[in-house]
Amino acid sequence: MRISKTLMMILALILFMQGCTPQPTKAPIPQPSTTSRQTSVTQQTSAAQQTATLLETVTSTSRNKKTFQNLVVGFSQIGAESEWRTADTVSIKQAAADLGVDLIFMDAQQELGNQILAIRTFIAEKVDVIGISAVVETGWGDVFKEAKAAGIPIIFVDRLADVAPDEYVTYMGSDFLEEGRKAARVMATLTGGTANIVELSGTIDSAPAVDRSIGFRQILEGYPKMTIIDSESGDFTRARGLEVMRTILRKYGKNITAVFAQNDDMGLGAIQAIQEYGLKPGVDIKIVSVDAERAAFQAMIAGTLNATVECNPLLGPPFFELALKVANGQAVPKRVPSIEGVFYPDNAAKILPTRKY
Ligand code: GYE
Repeated sequence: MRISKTLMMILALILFMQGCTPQPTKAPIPQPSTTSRQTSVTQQTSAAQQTATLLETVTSTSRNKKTFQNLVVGFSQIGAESEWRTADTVSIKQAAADLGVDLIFMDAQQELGNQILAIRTFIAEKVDVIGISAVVETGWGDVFKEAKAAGIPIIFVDRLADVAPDEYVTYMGSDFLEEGRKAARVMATLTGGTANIVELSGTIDSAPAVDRSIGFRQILEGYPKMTIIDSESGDFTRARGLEVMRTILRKYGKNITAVFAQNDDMGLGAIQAIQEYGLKPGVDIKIVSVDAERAAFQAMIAGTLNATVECNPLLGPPFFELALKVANGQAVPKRVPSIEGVFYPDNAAKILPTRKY
């Protein structure tokens, strides 16, 4: 495990200041290659001199070219709020280990402040590339500008922050607006276009919560008898989904005919709350969620969940591919979208064994 003195000092300082700090973990580190170049400069003929110069240029160019084995990447992860996030973390760490990338991974425990500290740590460490999934869209101050000034490219993975386009190189991940639209279309079919909907939204001010809400409402505009009677944040966790749904059920009871849970974990919490209340989830109350985790497939098989919109967390391999290109100054698209579908109970049992998260 390679933790430099600078990093140790910064972490010690953070520990001292906060009393508690995210721990960086690292993938196994390959040793940077120490190819020494041949610089014999005693040739006499000009032809020999030219050859030597050419050789020198070629050698030094290939020496500067990054490979996975000498790439140093800092990744600031949001936390472990959902099964989705856990699968995303595993994918990133596993890909780094498989490729031999030197990864400095920091878990922000869902705190914006921890993510800002992580980026500053990566800048001090002079990593080649910074990857970040932004817990919320706003409140970042100048930290991305600081990375840019230090010449370190930023790649947003999964969640984008509300920053100027020139402050990051590329953004890869899902189309959250489209996920919201898909959920609404499915809900319209399930309810025949008439529904009293409860929306369990994700972390306030996070890109997926903002965009899934907008996309969902865009489709609902075409369905005047589909009404959102309440919308509360369950912070993308099962525990909050359960708690919030219990409260909403006490308020609206049987008037609720549908739930749009912005992730599976909150949907699973809602299923439990509906069962406790004495109603049948999936039957009395139609439920559509997002992510397509294994647990959602199990719920569909049990008949308690009506559909799940796919959101792919397996972003490790494509992230490092992009990171290597970016580190070598290659052009990459500004937006790299994930390709995703929707899953229903009728083939859930068949698909479940193929699911990787
Ligand atoms: O849907 C949710 C997670 O940003 C797409 O965050 C991600 C979302 C995902 O906590 O389960």
